[in-house]
Amino acid sequence: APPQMKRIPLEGKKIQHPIGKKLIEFALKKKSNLIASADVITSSELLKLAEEVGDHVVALKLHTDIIKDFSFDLIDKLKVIAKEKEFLLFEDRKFADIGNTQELQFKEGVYKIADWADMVTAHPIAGEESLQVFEHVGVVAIVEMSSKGTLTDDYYITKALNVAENSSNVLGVVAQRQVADELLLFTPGVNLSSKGDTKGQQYNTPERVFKAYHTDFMIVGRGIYQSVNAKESAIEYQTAGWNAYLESLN
Ligand code: 5IU
Repeated sequence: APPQMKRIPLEGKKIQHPIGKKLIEFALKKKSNLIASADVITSSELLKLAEEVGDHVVALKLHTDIIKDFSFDLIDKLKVIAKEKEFLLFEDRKFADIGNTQELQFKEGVYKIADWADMVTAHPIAGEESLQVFEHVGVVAIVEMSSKGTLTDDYYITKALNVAENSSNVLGVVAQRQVADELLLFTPGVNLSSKGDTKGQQYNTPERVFKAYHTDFMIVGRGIYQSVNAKESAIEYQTAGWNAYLESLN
């Protein structure tokens, strides 16, 4: 493989989006490029996890539609913890429809994501204009997935990156490869002790995603929330991620 260009440190990234700037500010202050994915199904588990990992993450990634007892009381409590511990609320909704429909999914329904989320994920599959509906949040566009057999091939990725780069409310992308420096790169599928699951997930180590992909933020789910001590695991991933990031600067 050709030698990788030297990566740009977080403080050198030319990110225009205010939410992107906030993420970088938190990362440098907390020495963390960790996002915890809180794929738990009750409010009490979610609040407990937020308290335990909050000091060690820059964002908490949520799937609010898997929470059995979802309420805005949960959101209010999460917002208090997020403010105190300095992390963002990242709804992994993976919007993938025409602009009009995703606008309704974003603003209306049970979850009213637009009222509280700092960031959301969206597929750029419906084209640039479909992403314009996500106002006042940072959009993370999914250009490549981590799972075995994903349909996000090189041709799709090139086109998806093009949409992402041309959309002013997109602050970054999800991918399993290095992307242009103008975008923040988010990489899920990270685990220190597992290679994958039985449902197609494929894992890399923090070392690999920071050094080979030059990712900016790694996303860790089961590696943290399924561990015996979520706080200790968060610290372990935070340290492994930050050290790999620092080493990747050289
Ligand atoms: N996620 C992926 N891969 C992807 C995308 C999202 O794993 O390509 I896009 C989500 C799914 C889950 C989290 O919420 O990231 C990873 O969780 P685990 O670390 O438990 O596998």
